[in-house]
Amino acid sequence: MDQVKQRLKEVGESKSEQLKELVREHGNKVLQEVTIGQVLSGMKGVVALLTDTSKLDPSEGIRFRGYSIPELRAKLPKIKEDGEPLPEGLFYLMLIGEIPDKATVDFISQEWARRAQGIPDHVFKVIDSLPITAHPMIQFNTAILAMSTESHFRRAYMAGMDKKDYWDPMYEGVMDLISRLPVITAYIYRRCFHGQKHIKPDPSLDWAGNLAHMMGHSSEEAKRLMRLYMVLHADHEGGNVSAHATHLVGTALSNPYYSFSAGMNGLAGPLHGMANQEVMHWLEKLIKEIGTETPSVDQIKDYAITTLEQGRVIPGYGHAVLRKTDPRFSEQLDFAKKYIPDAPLIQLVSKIYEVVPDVLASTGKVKNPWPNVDAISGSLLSSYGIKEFPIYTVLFGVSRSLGVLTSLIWDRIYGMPLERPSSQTFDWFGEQGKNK
Ligand code: FAM
Repeated sequence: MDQVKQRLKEVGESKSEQLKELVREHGNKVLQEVTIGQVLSGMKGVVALLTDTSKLDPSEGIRFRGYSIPELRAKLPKIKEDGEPLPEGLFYLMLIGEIPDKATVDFISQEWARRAQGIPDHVFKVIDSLPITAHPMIQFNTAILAMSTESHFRRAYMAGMDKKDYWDPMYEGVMDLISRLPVITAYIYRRCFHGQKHIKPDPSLDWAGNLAHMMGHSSEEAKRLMRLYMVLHADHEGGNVSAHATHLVGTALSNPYYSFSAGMNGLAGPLHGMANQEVMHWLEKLIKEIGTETPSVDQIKDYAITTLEQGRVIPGYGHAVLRKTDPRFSEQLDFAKKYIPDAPLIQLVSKIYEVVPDVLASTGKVKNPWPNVDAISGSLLSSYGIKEFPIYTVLFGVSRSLGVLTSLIWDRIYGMPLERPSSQTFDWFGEQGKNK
């Protein structure tokens, strides 16, 4: 058993016992009152999930196992002191609940590089059978499903595995799946945008650095950006669409490939992960319609108001939980101001940040007028030469695997049962309205 799995076994055994005891002792305690309005507007604020990997505070933003993003950037192991933390370290933190040392992070890098070599040939054939014009998220998700032929979990289940062992093949499958996503992503990217000229992985590189390398963006600067990107998008507690969908499908004991694929189908929606691509289209149209890369504050305001008048959303702004500027936006802006302060797209993003919150607030209905992670991520990638917008949501998905798949392992450690909430009819809700 590898060292990460061994540590997981130790912490997992004790936590799963604690959970059983909690339910035994306090299972009947009432948690909260739920209103008709909450249920009928996306269940916002309804506590319905157990997720240990991260927690989102409406004002402060995300904390991973209690650590804020600035804390992570200071504490997680890096390749160089002035570099960005390695996502491998965040994976370990989310999985085990402890900040790893550099040797452990190096072990995970090597383990993932080794496992990445095991992608079966048919996966690339399946991708190649799709039209080159198919959106990269279609190709990505198809590849994820095609990889499920290798599922340890399915094999072990068919062989009659004991319930208490579910977490073990789940861990193996998750490690395989995470290790392989950069290879799949770079394959799709090079296939769609660089004339099929594929680049072999460099097993000496870390997981995110290798992704940048295989995409053909192998400068140290691009690798540093990729590490930051992979850390920032990794998790956002359990209720967001990609995390919730992965978890839900996993409760049917679907293997990690099926479960993650469900999450990625959700990420592909324009109100979730595809917002990063939508932002770039919105910016492109703004530049085209106004006729300059340096529009005035008033021109941006008019453009934003027109978007709202057309009954559309301003992508990259708003959030279901956050009520302040997303720290994932601020961290990227700080990074950009440090390394590429003169990049025109970054200057445009900064100017939009001065204007759009007021425009959204003036509608009187938008609960959070502030930018989210997607308001800047595409502009940053583009400024570093990764200019092909359709790959942005795939990159989001590669990062998101770290959090949602870690939670999937924990779901099996905790022995989470099938999720099956009740639904009611319109008439039933109407009756409740009259009664209360
Ligand atoms: N532009 C225009 N209208 C917006 C808006 C925006 N950016 N954000 C919210 N609204 C509207 C929303 O459509 C709703 O209108 P109706 O009452 O007419 O239906 C109203 O304001 C109240 O919505 P809310 O309660 O403030 O937001 P929700 O919790 O329902 O939705 C978001 C949250 C993220 C879906 C929403 O803010 C949005 O559509 N934003 C733009 C898309 C986006 O950037 N998504 C990415 C979110 C990101 F963090 C991620 O998942 N990657």
